[in-house]
Amino acid sequence: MCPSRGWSPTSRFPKKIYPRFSRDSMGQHSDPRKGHNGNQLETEANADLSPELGMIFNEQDQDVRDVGYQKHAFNLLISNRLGYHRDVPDTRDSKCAKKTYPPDLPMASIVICFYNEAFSALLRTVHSVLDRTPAQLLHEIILVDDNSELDDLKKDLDGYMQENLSKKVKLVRNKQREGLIRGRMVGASHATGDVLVFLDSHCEVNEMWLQPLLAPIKENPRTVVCPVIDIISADTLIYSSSPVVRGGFNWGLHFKWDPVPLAELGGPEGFSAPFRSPTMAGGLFAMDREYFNMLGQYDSGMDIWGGENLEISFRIWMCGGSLLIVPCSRVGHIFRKRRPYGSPGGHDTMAHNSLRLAHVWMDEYKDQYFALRPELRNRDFGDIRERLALRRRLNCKSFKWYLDNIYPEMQVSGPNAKPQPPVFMNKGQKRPKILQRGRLINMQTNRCLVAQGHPSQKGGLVVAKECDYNDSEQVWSYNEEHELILSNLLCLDMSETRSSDPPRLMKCHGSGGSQQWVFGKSNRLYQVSVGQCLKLVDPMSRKGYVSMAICDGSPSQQWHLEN
Ligand code: UD2
Ligand code: MN
Repeated sequence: MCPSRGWSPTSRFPKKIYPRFSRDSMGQHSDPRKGHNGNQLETEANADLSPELGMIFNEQDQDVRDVGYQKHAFNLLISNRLGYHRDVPDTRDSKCAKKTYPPDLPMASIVICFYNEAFSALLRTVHSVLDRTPAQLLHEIILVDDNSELDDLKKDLDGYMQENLSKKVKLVRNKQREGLIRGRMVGASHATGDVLVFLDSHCEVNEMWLQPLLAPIKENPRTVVCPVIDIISADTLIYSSSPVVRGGFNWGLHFKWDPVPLAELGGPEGFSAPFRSPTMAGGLFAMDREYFNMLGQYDSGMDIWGGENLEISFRIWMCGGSLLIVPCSRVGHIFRKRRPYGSPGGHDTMAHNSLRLAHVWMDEYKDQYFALRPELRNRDFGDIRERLALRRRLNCKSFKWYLDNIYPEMQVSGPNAKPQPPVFMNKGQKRPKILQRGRLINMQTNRCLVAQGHPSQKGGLVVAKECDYNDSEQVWSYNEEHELILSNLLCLDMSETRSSDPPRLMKCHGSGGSQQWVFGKSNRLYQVSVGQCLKLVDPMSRKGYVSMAICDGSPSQQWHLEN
């Protein structure tokens, strides 16, 4: 569950769909409180250029973007400009659209707990549910404000709800910060629908997302289901499809994604049928409300963030339920590279929560965790008697049973450990196609952009120097992923958060954002995650330093890739 790059189920080159952005949708739906003082994006017909949704026009934009990254760890400028409604690509398998569902499905209470969420991301979550859920299946949406500190989540949110949202949307406010685990329990305690559906506060649900989740629960209320979590890029807000994978974990008790064993996908419906998953990612799932209560909700001794997803997964399987992923239900989630909030007192709540779940559910296998985290062996984890009593009362099976039957792929270290063949997940994916190769020339000075040192040096700067047409190390390739690669080695990269830094040469990561560059109008070279253009700092200086600046079309910002 570590919020690092590796966490997102992204394939290296997911299908990209750029958000639509028209003046129309801006006027109608953008944040009515802040307004965007008529910023006009230069409308360029080419859909590939819509990464320019993040373009910075003035200091106010710069501020929204930079403060947004600090507070939310995603691009707030783009989020605000998108407004509260947008189309997302239908990422389902083609078989899904043909499926039919019983008319009398149970009704859903959607629970969304949030702490310091960006107003526009929260409202897009809520509206996507209202826009894409049949009214007869939507019992209510319950928002739980986990004692947020941001002003706009108080009066402005009350006002917006009163003016724009149906009475089905309710808001509960925690008097103190509880964390997402007790926060969801608060939400669930207010719910009166048949089924609880939990969502993070920065999601967008896709076409026909709810019916495929409700159907298996109607069939068997002890079935807990998760949608496939599609990826909304933190830098571009582009919605892209996730590969179909299932949940696992490692002995550090971090959640991870695993390939789905072929045996699980054996039925006639192939990739569109629900399949069993040893664990859930945590944020997005649906569960019969009575079953949630019967199964012991969550461990209320867990704080803020982390571990509850493995705890509830183990509990579901060990105590007679089952956990499925439903490929025909798709929900997008903004995957961030870091968590933008801490916990009160700066405690490592992931460790605290993991200790509790290890001591309650993992029997002798908790030693696998302590072997990796010896410092936690004697750490206090509070009172777990109630949870142990729950385990006895529900007559739950052993952790060994869970490993043997539900997650046999899990390796146990020690003398008897069986080696397993490695599994390659994203096999068969191609390298991105090169669109153009040549020298990158600053048109004001006719100089070439080259490595300041050697082009293989990671973190090295680039500068504009006299072109040397015999030097192959001055050749850039530009590919369909919008990466600029110097001398086939490293990618031109901007750190995600500081636009004041000059670009550097870094290992190509293939996930867009800080390494995406777009050649736009007036020969500008636009950086997608920074929202600015590449500029030669001083045309008179021999040093040839470059930097990022607000795009103004001036000669020092004109570049061209010459074959
Ligand atoms: C993932 C899960 C998340 C949760 C977490 C482990 C997905 C997509 N997300 O991390 O739901 O299971 O792993 O605990 O599977 N929040 C509060 N109060 C807090 C902290 C967070 O209400 O004190 C809210 C937050 O605003 C968000 C939700 O809880 O809506 C999840 O937090 P996150 O988005 O930071 O977690 P994420 O996606 O990194
Ligand atoms: Mn999240």
